[in-house]
Amino acid sequence: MFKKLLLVAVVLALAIPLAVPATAQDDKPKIGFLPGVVDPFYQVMELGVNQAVKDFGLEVVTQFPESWNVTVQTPILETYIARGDLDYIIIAPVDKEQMVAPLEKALEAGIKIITVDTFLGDGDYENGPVTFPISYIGSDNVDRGRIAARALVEALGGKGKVFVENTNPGVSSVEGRAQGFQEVIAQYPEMEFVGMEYCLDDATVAAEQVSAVLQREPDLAGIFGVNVFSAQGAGNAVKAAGLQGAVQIVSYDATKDAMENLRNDVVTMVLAQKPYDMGYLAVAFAMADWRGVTSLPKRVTTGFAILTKENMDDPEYARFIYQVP
Ligand code: T6T
Repeated sequence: MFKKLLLVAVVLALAIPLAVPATAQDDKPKIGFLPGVVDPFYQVMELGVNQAVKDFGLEVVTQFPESWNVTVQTPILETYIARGDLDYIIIAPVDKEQMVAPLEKALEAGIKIITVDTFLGDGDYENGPVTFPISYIGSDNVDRGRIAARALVEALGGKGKVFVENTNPGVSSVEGRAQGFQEVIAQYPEMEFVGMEYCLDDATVAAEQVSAVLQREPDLAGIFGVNVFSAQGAGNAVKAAGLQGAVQIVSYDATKDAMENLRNDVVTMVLAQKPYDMGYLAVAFAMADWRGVTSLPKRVTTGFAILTKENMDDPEYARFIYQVP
């Protein structure tokens, strides 16, 4: 009898350590992270994703598209689906309409979706045309476009011609920024919006387009660069024309290049997003959903910081500069 009890105890003692890790592992979701493109904004977002993955003891698969394009992002998404081991995909869809069908395929394969930075449909996952993602976590881009416009209006004393350098049509984030910007400019009778061009997220193209506008509009007073590469191209064109200070630039995204331009008076104001927060929260949402939380908000608006030459060295502000290892 005693021997029998001892045997049961030994078997149990052996079984428990073996069973615990297996159960714990099976009980955690595996995440796929699919950014929009390789750039410092998404690289910082990846830091947030990786930190949360570490904190929750999860696994993540990440691949950065080389360029901003549906034809580049879709095949990566397809490889994520084909793996068969992912439970959640955290994605910045590069087009609000064209990425819907490829993501529906992920959903059919049993993978849940969270969108970060950019949205699908109209971004209203409660009542809009697209409701399948768990949540949309990202900046309020229309509002931030308004802030950029007000900064430019102030820098120009309420008077002058302004131009918008944009990336691609059909991208919710930059579309929102341009919309908010134009709304505010239209409220000032002495401000004139002279147009917008799309560089397809290529800084060289952006510089060429802005150089052409500087020729066409010799009295251009201000430019809004809506993201990393459009602002970078705008800065390069203004510097090449020797117009720094004469043409004011407001830049979206706090890259090292943007900060250098801010320090050297090429740029008036830089709007920093919080990509780290987007990445961290998206993983936390996946984990919460996996654990059965059913009250996750369908929309989370992440914060921002306004960086100026005066505050850029203050650690309270400098912490929002995109620091990529
Ligand atoms: O501005 C970010 C992002 O918010 C946007 O959707 C695309 O461009 C960036 O990644 C910067 O390059």
